[in-house]
Amino acid sequence: MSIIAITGTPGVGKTTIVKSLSDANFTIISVKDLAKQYGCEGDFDEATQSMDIDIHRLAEQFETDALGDTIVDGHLSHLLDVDAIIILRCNPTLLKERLAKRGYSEQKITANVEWEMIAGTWSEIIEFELDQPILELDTTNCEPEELCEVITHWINDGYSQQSTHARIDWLAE
Ligand code: DAT
Repeated sequence: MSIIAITGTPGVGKTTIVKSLSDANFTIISVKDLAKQYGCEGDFDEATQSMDIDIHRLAEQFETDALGDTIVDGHLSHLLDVDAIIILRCNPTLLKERLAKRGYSEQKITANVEWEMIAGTWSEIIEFELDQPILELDTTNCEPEELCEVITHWINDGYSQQSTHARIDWLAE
């Protein structure tokens, strides 16, 4: 039984990819649904137009014993007690287009694009000294099916190839 987080800035393609992974016999849950289930939702945040989630309380309460192979989808999922972490990355220019299509405010687009530029998810992984196996994937020019194949191979192969720091550096491009 493995619990795997799929994380990364909003818009990088997490939900698109987990849809295909559900065909590969993983149960898919989102951090949002877990927060609802465990009563770890906070107030509605007008600035981000989304519900706040008390991720640290959720991490304390999240019961994984009864779960089978599970993928947890969400940009905070790496902060839960998971066995492995997949970080999706996306070129900030494309990410900006995707978030604009979602109808996000300028402020929310900028905040997310900057988070991606500085590899914010990686900063949190380093800050919290997370030591699970990590796979970092660039989704920019990759079909979801291709990414799924890489992911299932990585999992079935016992997470053999691992990253300890951001290999993708948008600031260097
Ligand atoms: P996330 O769940 O990370 O917020 P998403 O899965 O909702 O992101 O994807 C955001 C948008 O990008 C959505 O319109 C689908 C598109 N997209 C995602 N992954 C893609 C990929 N690998 N190739 C092309 N388009 C993709």
